[in-house]
Amino acid sequence: MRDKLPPEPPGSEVTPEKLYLRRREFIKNAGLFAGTAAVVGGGLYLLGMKRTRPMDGFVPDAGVVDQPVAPAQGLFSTDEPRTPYEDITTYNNFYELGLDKNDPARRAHLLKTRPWTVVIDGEVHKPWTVDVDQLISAFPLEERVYRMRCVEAWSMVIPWLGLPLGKLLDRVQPTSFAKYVAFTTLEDPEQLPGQKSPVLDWPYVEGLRLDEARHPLTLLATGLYGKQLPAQNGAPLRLVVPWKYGFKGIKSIVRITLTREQPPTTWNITNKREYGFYANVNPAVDHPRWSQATERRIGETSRRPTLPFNGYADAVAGLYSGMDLKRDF
Ligand SMILES: Nc1nc2c(c(=O)[nH]1)N[C@H]1C(S)=C(S)[C@@H](COP(=O)(O)O)O[C@H]1N2
Ligand SMILES: [Mo]
Repeated sequence: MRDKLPPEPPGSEVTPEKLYLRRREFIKNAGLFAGTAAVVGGGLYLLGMKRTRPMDGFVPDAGVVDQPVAPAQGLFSTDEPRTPYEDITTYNNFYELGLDKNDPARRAHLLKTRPWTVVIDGEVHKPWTVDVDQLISAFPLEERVYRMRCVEAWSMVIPWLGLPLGKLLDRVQPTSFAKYVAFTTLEDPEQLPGQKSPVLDWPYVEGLRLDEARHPLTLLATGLYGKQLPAQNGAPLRLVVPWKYGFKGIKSIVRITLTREQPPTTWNITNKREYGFYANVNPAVDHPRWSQATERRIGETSRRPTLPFNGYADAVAGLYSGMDLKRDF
């Protein structure tokens, strides 16, 4: 995403060992699918949920996520093969922890994700300053298996754990003036040493229109694969908007502010010709420096077509009716 970063060569980071592990994962999935098909016809989706019961092997840390998890339904979980945990947690974009894909995992220990305070303020009737574990335990957590499509043209399938952002917004009661939601990442160069260099305008900020923020697909993630979110993936709280490019998914959030005006967003500030505010996944609008028509699913060698709104068009295209998505990209 930086100017010196070209889209990556396909498969550049895939070591033989990883390929071996992925093959094992694939075989495991295939076996499970066959088994279930015999038991519940058409129950692949349910099986997908079962395979990683969110609480399996999970040792609650700081007392969070220690509650039953409602299984996601229908469009809220894809049954595509999940990207292995190892890849999701070692191939990251988190520029505050370094620019290479494996930097965030190596430096994750620098970020202290507990205790952590989140401020929800702005155009709301009930502003709320809350400890993140209190926030998390105030809502039932759900597992959502979403595709994630990075603007760099790679993608993953990630089983998130989290709460719909809409539920949090209901609780703080937006005023009638609220039109957008602005998000801010922690600013602390000691914990996030990338903030010592001016690669981006710190702190990282993002934003959504209020109706996008309230859409039932929009999630505040607190975990993945049934475990607490690793720091490199944006612990303790990170945004997930599956029909938008990955950079909208701001990590390690300390503040959520309801606003009247469209808030500034980091990649748009950095290069507004290349990164729009909406950033809806759109194979018909190329990045000025590369095509967005196809993507490389991490763990696969050949490219696959990129779907409009990352495959969530039925659920979200209506949010943009009447808009010119080539102009408002
Ligand atoms: N604060 C912050 N949030 C961020 C980023 C970042 O550099 N800093 N990178 C974004 C980008 S470009 C992507 S693709 C996703 C990557 O999420 P993952 O590492 O959990 O896969 O995080 C997004 N959120
Ligand atoms: Mo990204």
